[in-house]
Amino acid sequence: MHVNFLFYNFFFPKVIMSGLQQGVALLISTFHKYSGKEGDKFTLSKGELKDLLNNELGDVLGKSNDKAALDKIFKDLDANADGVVDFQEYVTLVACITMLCNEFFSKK
Ligand SMILES: [Ca+2]
Repeated sequence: MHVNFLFYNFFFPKVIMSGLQQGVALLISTFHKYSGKEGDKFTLSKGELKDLLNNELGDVLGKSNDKAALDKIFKDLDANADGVVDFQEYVTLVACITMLCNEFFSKK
């Protein structure tokens, strides 16, 4: 919460954000909360991605220590195969999850 608070105040001083704007800010701050832990501050290593998936999406995807499953997710996300997941690759994951959730909740 502390990181999010700093982020909001740095980029959006004295601005009341809409729900969608808050969502976008959270997407960005959540990425940086994990990308800054080790190595390049602006990309996710496999360890950082594992922490992000377990801590932030564990309820949706299920928490896992399955190394083979993590390796597969990482390989699928690392579209340019440079060994790290950058912001664009992370946003692709979030967009896919958002689409799946929308399909799930839109089913009649
Ligand atoms: Ca990459």
